[in-house]
Amino acid sequence: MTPPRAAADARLGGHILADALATQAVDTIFGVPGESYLAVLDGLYRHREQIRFVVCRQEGGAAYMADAYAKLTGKPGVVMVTRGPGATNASVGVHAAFQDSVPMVVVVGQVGTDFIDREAFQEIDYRRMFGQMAKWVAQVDRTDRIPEYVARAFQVASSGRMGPVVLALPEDVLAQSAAVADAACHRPVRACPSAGQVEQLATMLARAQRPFVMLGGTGWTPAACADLRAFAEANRLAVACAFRFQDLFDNRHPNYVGDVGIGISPKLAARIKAADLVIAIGPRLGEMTTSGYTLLEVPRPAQQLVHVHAGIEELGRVYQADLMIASGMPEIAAALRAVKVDSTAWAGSVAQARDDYEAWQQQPAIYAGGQAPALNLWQVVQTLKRLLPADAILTNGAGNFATWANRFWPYAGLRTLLSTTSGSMGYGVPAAVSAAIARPERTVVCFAGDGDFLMNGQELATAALYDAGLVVIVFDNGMYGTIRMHQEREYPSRVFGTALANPDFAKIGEAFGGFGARVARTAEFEGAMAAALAHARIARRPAIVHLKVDPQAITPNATLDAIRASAAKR
Ligand SMILES: Cc1ncc(C[n+]2csc(CCOP(=O)(O)OP(=O)(O)O)c2C)c(N)n1
Ligand SMILES: [Mg+2]
Repeated sequence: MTPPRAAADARLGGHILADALATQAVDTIFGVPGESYLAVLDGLYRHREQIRFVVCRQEGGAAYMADAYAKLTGKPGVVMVTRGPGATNASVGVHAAFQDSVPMVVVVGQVGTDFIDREAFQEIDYRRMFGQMAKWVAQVDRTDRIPEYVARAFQVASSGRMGPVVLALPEDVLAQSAAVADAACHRPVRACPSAGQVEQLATMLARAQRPFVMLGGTGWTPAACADLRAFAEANRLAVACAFRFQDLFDNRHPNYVGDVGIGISPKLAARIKAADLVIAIGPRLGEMTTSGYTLLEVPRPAQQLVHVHAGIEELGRVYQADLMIASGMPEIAAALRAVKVDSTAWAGSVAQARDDYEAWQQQPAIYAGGQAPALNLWQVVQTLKRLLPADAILTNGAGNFATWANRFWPYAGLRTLLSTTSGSMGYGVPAAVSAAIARPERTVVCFAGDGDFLMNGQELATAALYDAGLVVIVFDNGMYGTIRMHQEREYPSRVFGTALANPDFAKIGEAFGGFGARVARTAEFEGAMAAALAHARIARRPAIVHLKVDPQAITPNATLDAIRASAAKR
């Protein structure tokens, strides 16, 4: 880290900003350059040994990469984009980071203060635009206050409920000089549970008959996950993970019983409803983690509820929990490690819940009959279990294809999953590129739909530029399948606006200097995937495995025809 500078010499605003980022221990910035912040680029030139500027192809991709980087490292992801068009492109990643409580700092160029409020070229009032999307938005109107604003941006992004912060920098503020000292590096602040709260939690647990633990949210560390595992083991607790946070607890562990989100196992949902105590550690109790607010009744659940969250404002937002604890994840997990109660009352239930989970892992019915689709996607995931190391990083955007990873891939622990609660299509590819840049020693595999892939597939060019080896598995069913499924459910046979014409995805891999293979049958997958993995590892280039997916294989639970038929009967 660069030692903070004293206020001796005048510096250009752009240089002050670059120095400020270095002082905040930034090592990577994702961005697309713009003429609005040339002075910052010049400042970063001076830090080029310490700060890597990852040049992306679209600001949405850059923002997703920064989000993924933050999820992988625990540090705020940094995005740098130009005004108007750059900022609007980046906004999708700001929304995703907000919904996932991911620390992020977005630096946006702004028109000069001499032109402001005239709707000058590419002018937007970011305070209004990002007002609801970001945790904090500010415009820095004085060159000598840049260090103060940057330090606060990092402080806000990384403390309490973490989230994205947007800083707008007018061109003249960056081009002028000022003599100002650097600030110190930010230090994230987290709340701790009180001894009384931990004692109350232990008492509620000791009195319970059917307790249930749900993990989620951000701010977890490897040590916090280990502490939580020890708490679950010592008290024989069944543990589930919230939607898109499945990597908080090793899915192969006997106490892991599933994920709470879209497509939840009916038995798991029933178990949560029947619990008499739900201990939710870290998740927002949002639409996805409560099956549309049905697993827990709003605002007073039938179950006793303990809700632990890093942000005080999140506690009591929807649910009036019996015990609300504002705490960082390492702090609550360390406290829980010391809690051990008599678990005789529910001793056998973990094994039952685990059995249900294992049954949910078996080959789904759509592949049972004689007319089963030629490419068995369940087998694809079984093959991946053989080919990939356990700590492989899996990424995905949104679409029904993601179910195959979310339900059947055993996430082995923290930072093996990169995805968004907000269900952002197009997240998987940039997240994989980011992971392959940040963690070149890990195997990175992206699950993408044919719709999903083309939302940010251009970032494979970024992978090629930075020697990032990764494999994208494209699930090509020729449609926006999720929407088609809902269409068949709600308006059977009235297909409209959901068909896609696709390119040859394997050739796209080759076009980006990488590898591509096409798979139409189950038996072809293993060879293609092994070749793709070898290519990604050795050539350090992107590889694509293009799966020709039968549109009937729309979910593991039912074919498209079955969904239409049952809807038509209603
Ligand atoms: C950015 C964005 N736009 C639109 C949607 C709505 N949406 C959700 S899933 C989906 C279809 C996904 O299609 P595809 O990637 O082909 O996956 P499939 O469902 O076919 O497996 C759409 C359009 C979304 N979630 N995100
Ligand atoms: Mg599709």
